[in-house]
Amino acid sequence: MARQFSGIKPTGEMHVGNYVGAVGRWVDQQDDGIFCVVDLHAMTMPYDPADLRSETVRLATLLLASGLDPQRCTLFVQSHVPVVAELTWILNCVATVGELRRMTQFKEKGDGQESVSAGLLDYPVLMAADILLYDTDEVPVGEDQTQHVELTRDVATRFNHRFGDTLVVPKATVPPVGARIKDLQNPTAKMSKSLESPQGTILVLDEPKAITKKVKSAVTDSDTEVRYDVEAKPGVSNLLALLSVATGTPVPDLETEYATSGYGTFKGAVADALVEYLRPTRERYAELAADPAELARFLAVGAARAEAIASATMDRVRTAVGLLATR
Ligand code: ATP
Ligand code: LTN
Repeated sequence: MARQFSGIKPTGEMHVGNYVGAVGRWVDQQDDGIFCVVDLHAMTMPYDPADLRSETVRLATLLLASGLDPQRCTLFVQSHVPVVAELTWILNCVATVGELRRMTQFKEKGDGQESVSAGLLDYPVLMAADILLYDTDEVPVGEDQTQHVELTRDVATRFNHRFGDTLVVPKATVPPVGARIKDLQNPTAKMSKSLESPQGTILVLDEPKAITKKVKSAVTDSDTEVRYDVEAKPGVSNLLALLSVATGTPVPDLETEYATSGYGTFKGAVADALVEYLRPTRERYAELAADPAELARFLAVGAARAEAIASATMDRVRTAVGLLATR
C-alpha cells in the first residue's frame, strides 16, 4: 500500500481550509499513514516559546479529535525524531539557493528582506527531509504546498542520481474539490491561519453560532445565481466547494438543487452543513483536552514508531553520501 505522510504547523487555530485540504483526508485514509505536528517549521518567524509548546499540544489534541486513531496510524511531533535535522543538512547540500528563492511561499513571506531567518528560506528543505525520511509515496496536502512537494521530488531525484538509488520519490495528492478554500471575506485569497481575517476564517473549533454568522456574511456577488465559476463567481464557488465536501454531494448536483433558491437559502444550507461537518471534532476535542497525559502517551508511541522508520532511512543515506559508520 502507498505510504502517506503529511504535516501541519502549530501556528494559530486549525481552520476549515486545513481540514478540507488536508486533515479530513488524512482521517479518511489514515491506515498506516504517518502524520506530524511540524513544530520545527513553526520557528521560522519570530514566536513565543511558551506558545509553541501549548499550540503543539492543542493541535495534536485537535488531530485526535478530528479522528486520527493512534491504533491505525502514526501521529507524532516532528522534533521528537531529531534526525530530521541531520537529513535536512544533507539535503541542504543537494538543494540549491536558486530553487529555494523561487518558492512562492518564500517570495510572499520574506524575499528581499535581509533580516528574515535563514530558516524561512530553508523551510522547504526541512519539509523535504520530513517526507523523504519516512519513505513516503503520497503527500496529502492543499494546493499551496504542491510546489514544495515538487521541490522534494527534484531534490530526491538529484540525490538518487548523485549517490545511487536511496530515496523514495513522492508525489502530492490534492483533493478534487476544496484544494484551496478561500477566505469568506476575500474570496480570491486563501483561507489562512494568520488572524488578519477572523470573519473570513471558519475555525474547526468555532461554535455553531459563529460558523453561521461567518457564512451568512460571506462575500458573494450582486447576481443571484448559484453556479460554480471560480473566475466570475469566486465567493459562490467557494461556498459550493465547502457544501460539496461537507455533504459529500457533487458540485453539479448542488448547482441544480440551489439554482433558483437565492443566496439566503443557499448560505443557510452551507452554514448548517458546516456545523454538522465540524460538530464531532469540536465535541471530541473537549473530552480529549481534559486528559493531557493520554495525549503524551499517544505521542510517545508515535515518536517511537516514526523513529524506527527514520533510523533505517538514515542508515541508507549516511552510507550513500560517504559518512563514516560508527561501528
Ligand atoms: P498559514 O495560513 O500560516 O500559511 P496554513 O494553514 O497554510 O498556514 P499549515 O497549517 O501548515 O499552514 O497547513 C496544513 C495543511 O493545510 C497543508 O496541507 C495546507 O496545504 C493545507 N491548507 C492550508 N490552507 C488551506 C486552504 N485554504 N485550502 C486548502 N488547504 C489548505
Ligand atoms: N510546509 C507545510 C507543512 C509541512 C508538511 C510537511 C506538509 C511540513 N512538513 C511534510 C506535508 C509533508 C505547510 O506549510 N503547510
